[in-house]
Amino acid sequence: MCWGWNWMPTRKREVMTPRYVEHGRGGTEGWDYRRRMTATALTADGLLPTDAVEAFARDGFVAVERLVEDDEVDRLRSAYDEILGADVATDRMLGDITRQVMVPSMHHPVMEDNLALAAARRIVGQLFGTASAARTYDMLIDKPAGHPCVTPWHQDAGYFDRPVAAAGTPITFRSVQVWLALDDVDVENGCMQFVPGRHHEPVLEHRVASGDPDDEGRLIELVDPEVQLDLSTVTPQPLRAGGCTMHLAGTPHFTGANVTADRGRRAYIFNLDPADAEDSPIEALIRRSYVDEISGRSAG
Ligand SMILES: O=C(O)CCC(=O)C(=O)O
Repeated sequence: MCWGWNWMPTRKREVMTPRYVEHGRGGTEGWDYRRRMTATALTADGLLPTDAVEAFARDGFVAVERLVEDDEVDRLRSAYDEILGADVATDRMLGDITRQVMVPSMHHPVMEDNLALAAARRIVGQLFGTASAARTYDMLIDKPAGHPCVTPWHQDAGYFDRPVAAAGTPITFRSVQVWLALDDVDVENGCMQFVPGRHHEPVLEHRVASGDPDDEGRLIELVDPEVQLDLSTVTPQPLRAGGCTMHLAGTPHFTGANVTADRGRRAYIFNLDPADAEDSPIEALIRRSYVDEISGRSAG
Protein backbone atom coordinates (compact mmCIF):
# COMPACT_ATOMS: atom_id res chain seq x y z
CA MET A 1 0.00 0.00 0.00
CA CYS A 2 1.23 3.50 -0.77
CA TRP A 3 1.09 6.36 1.63
CA GLY A 4 0.73 9.72 -0.04
CA TRP A 5 1.19 13.18 1.37
CA ASN A 6 -1.89 12.70 3.49
CA TRP A 7 -1.22 9.00 4.25
CA MET A 8 -4.63 7.95 3.11
CA PRO A 9 -4.81 4.52 1.46
CA THR A 10 -4.44 4.72 -2.31
CA ARG A 11 -8.08 3.96 -3.11
CA LYS A 12 -9.32 6.83 -0.96
CA ARG A 13 -6.64 9.16 -2.31
CA GLU A 14 -7.83 8.58 -5.86
CA VAL A 15 -11.02 10.34 -4.93
CA MET A 16 -9.67 13.01 -2.65
CA THR A 17 -6.24 14.09 -3.76
CA PRO A 18 -5.32 16.82 -6.22
CA ARG A 19 -4.03 16.04 -9.68
CA TYR A 20 -0.38 16.39 -8.79
CA VAL A 21 -0.58 13.32 -6.57
CA GLU A 22 -2.75 11.24 -8.88
CA HIS A 23 -0.45 11.82 -11.79
CA GLY A 24 2.81 11.94 -9.91
CA ARG A 25 3.13 15.53 -11.00
CA GLY A 26 3.80 18.68 -9.04
CA GLY A 27 2.11 21.12 -11.38
CA THR A 28 -1.46 22.24 -11.10
CA GLU A 29 -4.00 21.59 -13.83
CA GLY A 30 -3.37 23.52 -17.01
CA TRP A 31 0.07 24.61 -15.93
CA ASP A 32 2.74 24.07 -18.54
CA TYR A 33 5.58 22.59 -16.53
CA ARG A 34 7.75 22.22 -19.63
CA ARG A 35 8.32 25.95 -19.78
CA ARG A 36 10.20 25.72 -16.50
CA MET A 37 12.33 22.66 -17.15
CA THR A 38 15.69 24.35 -17.18
CA ALA A 39 18.94 22.65 -16.36
CA THR A 40 22.24 24.45 -16.34
CA ALA A 41 25.31 23.57 -18.36
CA LEU A 42 28.52 23.69 -16.32
CA THR A 43 31.40 25.92 -17.29
CA ALA A 44 34.59 24.47 -18.79
CA ASP A 45 35.97 24.35 -15.21
CA GLY A 46 33.07 22.19 -14.09
CA LEU A 47 31.46 25.00 -12.10
CA LEU A 48 28.06 26.66 -12.13
CA PRO A 49 27.72 29.82 -14.21
CA THR A 50 27.00 32.96 -12.19
CA ASP A 51 23.28 33.06 -12.96
CA ALA A 52 22.89 29.51 -11.66
CA VAL A 53 24.68 30.41 -8.41
CA GLU A 54 22.23 33.28 -8.03
CA ALA A 55 19.30 30.99 -8.83
CA PHE A 56 20.46 28.52 -6.17
CA ALA A 57 20.56 31.28 -3.55
CA ARG A 58 17.13 32.53 -4.60
CA ASP A 59 15.30 29.22 -5.18
CA GLY A 60 17.12 26.78 -2.89
CA PHE A 61 17.89 24.38 -5.71
CA VAL A 62 19.59 24.15 -9.06
CA ALA A 63 19.54 21.55 -11.85
CA VAL A 64 22.76 20.59 -13.63
CA GLU A 65 22.33 19.33 -17.15
CA ARG A 66 25.32 17.01 -17.01
CA LEU A 67 27.36 16.30 -13.90
CA VAL A 68 29.10 13.22 -15.33
CA GLU A 69 29.63 11.76 -18.79
CA ASP A 70 28.03 8.60 -20.14
CA ASP A 71 30.88 6.24 -19.28
CA GLU A 72 30.73 7.27 -15.63
CA VAL A 73 26.93 6.92 -15.70
CA ASP A 74 27.45 3.36 -16.96
CA ARG A 75 29.93 2.59 -14.17
CA LEU A 76 27.53 3.99 -11.56
CA ARG A 77 24.59 2.06 -13.02
CA SER A 78 26.54 -1.21 -12.88
CA ALA A 79 27.49 -0.56 -9.27
CA TYR A 80 23.90 0.41 -8.47
CA ASP A 81 22.51 -2.77 -9.98
CA GLU A 82 25.14 -4.90 -8.25
CA ILE A 83 24.16 -3.43 -4.90
CA LEU A 84 20.44 -3.94 -5.57
CA GLY A 85 21.18 -7.54 -6.53
CA ALA A 86 23.27 -8.24 -3.44
CA ASP A 87 22.16 -8.93 0.08
CA VAL A 88 23.27 -5.79 1.94
CA ALA A 89 22.36 -4.85 5.50
CA THR A 90 21.31 -1.32 4.67
CA ASP A 91 18.76 -2.29 2.01
CA ARG A 92 15.32 -1.36 3.29
CA MET A 93 11.91 -0.08 2.29
CA LEU A 94 11.57 3.65 2.86
CA GLY A 95 8.23 4.12 4.59
CA ASP A 96 7.52 0.48 3.72
CA ILE A 97 6.88 1.46 0.11
CA THR A 98 10.01 2.40 -1.83
CA ARG A 99 13.34 0.61 -2.03
CA GLN A 100 16.22 2.50 -0.48
CA VAL A 101 19.79 1.43 0.15
CA MET A 102 21.48 3.56 2.76
CA VAL A 103 25.21 4.28 2.57
CA PRO A 104 25.95 2.38 -0.65
CA SER A 105 29.52 3.65 -0.36
CA MET A 106 29.97 1.05 2.37
CA HIS A 107 29.14 -1.68 -0.11
CA HIS A 108 30.79 -0.78 -3.39
CA PRO A 109 34.07 0.97 -4.24
CA VAL A 110 32.48 2.88 -7.14
CA MET A 111 30.03 4.46 -4.71
CA GLU A 112 32.86 5.28 -2.32
CA ASP A 113 34.73 7.32 -4.88
CA ASN A 114 33.50 8.44 -8.29
CA LEU A 115 33.46 11.39 -10.64
CA ALA A 116 29.97 12.50 -9.59
CA LEU A 117 31.15 13.00 -6.04
CA ALA A 118 34.26 14.85 -7.16
CA ALA A 119 32.28 17.13 -9.48
CA ALA A 120 29.61 17.86 -6.87
CA ARG A 121 32.20 18.59 -4.16
CA ARG A 122 33.68 21.20 -6.46
CA ILE A 123 30.30 22.84 -7.05
CA VAL A 124 29.28 22.86 -3.39
CA GLY A 125 32.67 24.37 -2.58
CA GLN A 126 31.92 27.05 -5.18
CA LEU A 127 28.47 27.74 -3.69
CA PHE A 128 29.77 28.20 -0.16
CA GLY A 129 33.27 29.46 -0.79
CA THR A 130 35.00 26.45 0.76
CA ALA A 131 37.86 24.40 -0.61
CA SER A 132 35.66 21.34 -0.90
CA ALA A 133 32.70 19.54 0.68
CA ALA A 134 32.39 16.52 2.92
CA ARG A 135 29.96 13.73 2.25
CA THR A 136 27.73 13.13 5.25
CA TYR A 137 25.74 10.24 3.83
CA ASP A 138 24.63 8.65 0.61
CA MET A 139 21.77 6.48 -0.56
CA LEU A 140 20.03 4.88 -3.53
CA ILE A 141 16.29 5.29 -4.07
CA ASP A 142 14.90 3.05 -6.77
CA LYS A 143 11.53 3.50 -8.48
CA PRO A 144 11.30 0.83 -11.16
CA ALA A 145 8.73 1.09 -13.97
CA GLY A 146 5.23 0.91 -12.55
CA HIS A 147 6.31 1.78 -9.00
CA PRO A 148 3.04 3.14 -7.62
CA CYS A 149 4.15 5.40 -4.79
CA VAL A 150 5.03 9.07 -4.52
CA THR A 151 7.69 10.46 -2.20
CA PRO A 152 5.51 13.07 -0.51
CA TRP A 153 6.32 16.75 -0.11
CA HIS A 154 8.89 17.30 2.61
CA GLN A 155 11.98 19.26 3.62
CA ASP A 156 15.06 17.19 4.40
CA ALA A 157 15.39 19.27 7.55
CA GLY A 158 12.21 17.55 8.73
CA TYR A 159 14.31 14.37 9.13
CA PHE A 160 16.83 15.98 11.43
CA ASP A 161 15.05 14.85 14.58
CA ARG A 162 12.90 11.85 15.47
CA PRO A 163 10.17 11.19 14.62
CA VAL A 164 10.23 14.59 12.85
CA ALA A 165 11.93 17.93 13.50
CA ALA A 166 9.61 20.34 15.31
CA ALA A 167 7.85 22.91 13.17
CA GLY A 168 9.49 26.30 13.55
CA THR A 169 13.01 24.94 14.11
CA PRO A 170 15.46 27.27 12.36
CA ILE A 171 17.51 25.61 9.64
CA THR A 172 21.09 26.48 10.46
CA PHE A 173 23.06 23.86 8.54
CA ARG A 174 24.19 24.23 4.94
CA SER A 175 23.96 20.67 3.75
CA VAL A 176 23.33 20.22 0.02
CA GLN A 177 21.61 17.13 -1.30
CA VAL A 178 22.74 15.96 -4.72
CA TRP A 179 20.22 13.81 -6.63
CA LEU A 180 21.89 12.22 -9.63
CA ALA A 181 19.70 10.66 -12.31
CA LEU A 182 21.05 7.36 -13.61
CA ASP A 183 18.10 7.12 -16.02
CA ASP A 184 16.44 9.86 -18.04
CA VAL A 185 13.78 11.28 -15.73
CA ASP A 186 10.65 13.37 -16.12
CA VAL A 187 7.41 13.72 -14.17
CA GLU A 188 6.12 10.39 -15.49
CA ASN A 189 8.88 8.30 -13.93
CA GLY A 190 9.51 10.35 -10.81
CA CYS A 191 11.87 13.26 -11.37
CA MET A 192 12.49 15.71 -8.54
CA GLN A 193 10.01 18.58 -8.13
CA PHE A 194 10.63 21.64 -5.99
CA VAL A 195 8.88 24.63 -4.52
CA PRO A 196 11.33 27.52 -4.92
CA GLY A 197 12.19 30.22 -2.42
CA ARG A 198 11.08 28.54 0.81
CA HIS A 199 14.51 27.42 2.09
CA HIS A 200 15.32 30.45 4.25
CA GLU A 201 12.42 29.91 6.61
CA PRO A 202 12.18 27.45 9.53
CA VAL A 203 11.04 23.85 9.35
CA LEU A 204 7.40 23.35 8.37
CA GLU A 205 5.14 20.89 10.19
CA HIS A 206 5.82 17.29 9.16
CA ARG A 207 4.57 13.89 10.26
CA VAL A 208 5.54 10.29 9.63
CA ALA A 209 3.61 9.23 6.54
CA SER A 210 2.69 5.78 7.88
CA GLY A 211 1.31 7.32 11.07
CA ASP A 212 3.74 5.25 13.19
CA PRO A 213 6.25 7.53 14.95
CA ASP A 214 8.49 4.52 15.71
CA ASP A 215 8.67 3.52 12.05
CA GLU A 216 12.34 2.49 11.53
CA GLY A 217 12.57 3.41 7.84
CA ARG A 218 10.27 6.36 8.28
CA LEU A 219 9.10 8.46 5.37
CA ILE A 220 8.01 11.92 6.39
CA GLU A 221 5.62 14.34 4.77
CA LEU A 222 4.28 17.84 5.17
CA VAL A 223 0.96 17.72 6.97
CA ASP A 224 -0.90 19.82 4.39
CA PRO A 225 1.25 20.83 1.40
CA GLU A 226 -1.60 22.59 -0.35
CA VAL A 227 -1.86 25.01 2.53
CA GLN A 228 1.81 25.08 3.58
CA LEU A 229 3.24 25.63 0.11
CA ASP A 230 2.36 27.61 -2.98
CA LEU A 231 1.94 24.66 -5.32
CA SER A 232 1.37 26.92 -8.31
CA THR A 233 5.13 27.49 -8.27
CA VAL A 234 6.10 23.81 -8.35
CA THR A 235 9.10 23.26 -10.60
CA PRO A 236 9.67 19.73 -11.91
CA GLN A 237 13.22 19.04 -13.04
CA PRO A 238 13.39 16.52 -15.87
CA LEU A 239 16.96 15.41 -16.54
CA ARG A 240 18.96 13.23 -18.84
CA ALA A 241 20.92 10.45 -17.16
CA GLY A 242 24.08 12.01 -15.75
CA GLY A 243 22.30 15.24 -14.80
CA CYS A 244 21.51 16.12 -11.23
CA THR A 245 19.63 18.44 -8.96
CA MET A 246 21.11 20.04 -5.86
CA HIS A 247 18.96 21.41 -3.07
CA LEU A 248 19.15 22.72 0.46
CA ALA A 249 17.71 21.10 3.59
CA GLY A 250 14.88 23.64 3.73
CA THR A 251 13.80 23.27 0.10
CA PRO A 252 10.43 21.47 -0.19
CA HIS A 253 10.50 18.65 -2.72
CA PHE A 254 8.49 15.70 -4.00
CA THR A 255 8.79 12.87 -6.50
CA GLY A 256 5.89 11.18 -8.24
CA ALA A 257 5.17 7.53 -8.78
CA ASN A 258 6.78 5.90 -11.80
CA VAL A 259 3.73 5.60 -14.00
CA THR A 260 5.69 4.41 -17.04
CA ALA A 261 5.53 0.82 -18.26
CA ASP A 262 9.17 0.47 -19.18
CA ARG A 263 11.38 3.23 -17.83
CA GLY A 264 13.28 2.69 -14.60
CA ARG A 265 14.21 5.54 -12.28
CA ARG A 266 17.47 4.94 -10.46
CA ALA A 267 18.48 7.85 -8.25
CA TYR A 268 21.91 8.05 -6.61
CA ILE A 269 21.74 10.59 -3.81
CA PHE A 270 24.38 12.04 -1.51
CA ASN A 271 24.66 14.92 0.91
CA LEU A 272 27.60 17.28 1.01
CA ASP A 273 28.48 19.74 3.72
CA PRO A 274 30.69 22.64 2.67
CA ALA A 275 34.07 22.12 4.32
CA ASP A 276 37.66 23.13 3.92
CA ALA A 277 38.77 19.53 3.81
CA GLU A 278 37.20 16.61 1.96
CA ASP A 279 36.69 14.40 4.97
CA SER A 280 35.85 15.22 8.50
CA PRO A 281 35.42 13.12 11.66
CA ILE A 282 31.76 14.17 11.63
CA GLU A 283 31.32 12.50 8.27
CA ALA A 284 32.60 9.18 9.53
CA LEU A 285 30.42 9.41 12.63
CA ILE A 286 27.24 10.26 10.79
CA ARG A 287 27.73 7.66 8.10
CA ARG A 288 28.53 4.97 10.63
CA SER A 289 25.51 5.78 12.75
CA TYR A 290 23.22 5.26 9.74
CA VAL A 291 24.69 1.85 9.09
CA ASP A 292 24.51 0.89 12.75
CA GLU A 293 20.94 2.05 13.02
CA ILE A 294 19.81 0.10 10.02
CA SER A 295 21.80 -3.06 10.55
CA GLY A 296 21.03 -3.16 14.28
CA ARG A 297 24.70 -3.07 15.23
CA SER A 298 25.86 -1.03 18.20
CA ALA A 299 27.76 2.13 17.45
CA GLY A 300 30.77 1.09 19.54
O1 LIG B 1 14.18 9.91 -4.94
C1 LIG B 1 13.10 10.16 -4.42
O2 LIG B 1 12.07 9.63 -4.79
C2 LIG B 1 13.00 11.15 -3.30
C3 LIG B 1 14.29 11.69 -2.83
C4 LIG B 1 14.07 12.60 -1.68
O3 LIG B 1 13.06 13.21 -1.54
C5 LIG B 1 15.08 12.76 -0.68
O4 LIG B 1 16.10 12.08 -0.75
O5 LIG B 1 14.91 13.59 0.24
